[in-house]
Amino acid sequence: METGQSSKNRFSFRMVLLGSRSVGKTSVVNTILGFKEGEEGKRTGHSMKHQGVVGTTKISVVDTPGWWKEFSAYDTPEAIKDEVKRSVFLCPPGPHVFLLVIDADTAFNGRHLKAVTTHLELLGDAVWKHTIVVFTRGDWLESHTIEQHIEGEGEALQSLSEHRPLLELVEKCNNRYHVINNLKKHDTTQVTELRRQIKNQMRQQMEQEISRRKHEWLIHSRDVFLDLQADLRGSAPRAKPKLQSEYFTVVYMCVFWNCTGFLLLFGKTSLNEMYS
Ligand SMILES: Nc1nc2c(ncn2[C@@H]2O[C@H](COP(=O)(O)OP(=O)(O)OP(=O)(O)O)[C@@H](O)[C@H]2O)c(=O)[nH]1
Ligand SMILES: [Mg+2]
Repeated sequence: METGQSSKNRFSFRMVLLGSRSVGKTSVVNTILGFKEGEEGKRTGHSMKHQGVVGTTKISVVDTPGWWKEFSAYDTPEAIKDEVKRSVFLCPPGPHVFLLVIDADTAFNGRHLKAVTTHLELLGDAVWKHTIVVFTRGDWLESHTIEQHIEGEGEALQSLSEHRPLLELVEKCNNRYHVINNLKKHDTTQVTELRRQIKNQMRQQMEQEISRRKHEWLIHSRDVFLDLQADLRGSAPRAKPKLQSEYFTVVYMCVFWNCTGFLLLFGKTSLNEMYS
């Protein structure tokens, strides 16, 4: 239930959970949203959006049906693939992050990697930039760290090969991963830590986007400047009047730097507000 605080929730924070069958996706929904009772343990047949308010942030989580762990997307029924693709439309204008759920209590081999890769790529090649691996069954790790599990998994299975499927998967997600123990739903620190990671990822992406746009503008501005130089040298017969060209270049550069500053300021303020 949303309270009077809901009017302050200017942001809806959106995520989609993906993964093979029975890895704990529905349990993660319940852990993130703080739901005690849920559909965990029952097969999820359709993609479904769940919503809740955590702190002052409205969170939407889309749960999806799992694929068979050993099967690549080519062997998955069309109905399941359609549900996976439909998930992104359930949280318009699209998710901020995909959480790829992997169970930490079982071996992860090359076939599992292929299954994950082909299913995620149903959502496009760019999906990896927005994905965080969430390891469930953190309780099974016992005295091992998750890093030992990631590093050791491929070695244990394929001792003669350098191939480490789990490490490869984590690297595809730019080393973004998080461990959850769904048996400890009361331990809110695990969700706080996940939200912190998501926030960092979003900030990184925003900064990359700003620097990409800055770069494009710089190249564009440089072209304008070179054109202007050529005009002033009189190399082009239809040279623009000197003063007018110079004036436009100065205005152009001012607008560019102001826009960049505004975007940076707006982006950082928005993120800070979202997670305050
Ligand atoms: N020990 C332990 N069990 C877990 C954990 N997370 C989930 N489970 C159990 O794993 C089983 C499957 O969990 P679900 O959340 O239904 O898995 P799912 O991925 O949604 O399954 P499908 O919808 O069928 O794809 C349930 O019995 C959960 O209680 C965990 O962190 N630790
Ligand atoms: Mg489920």
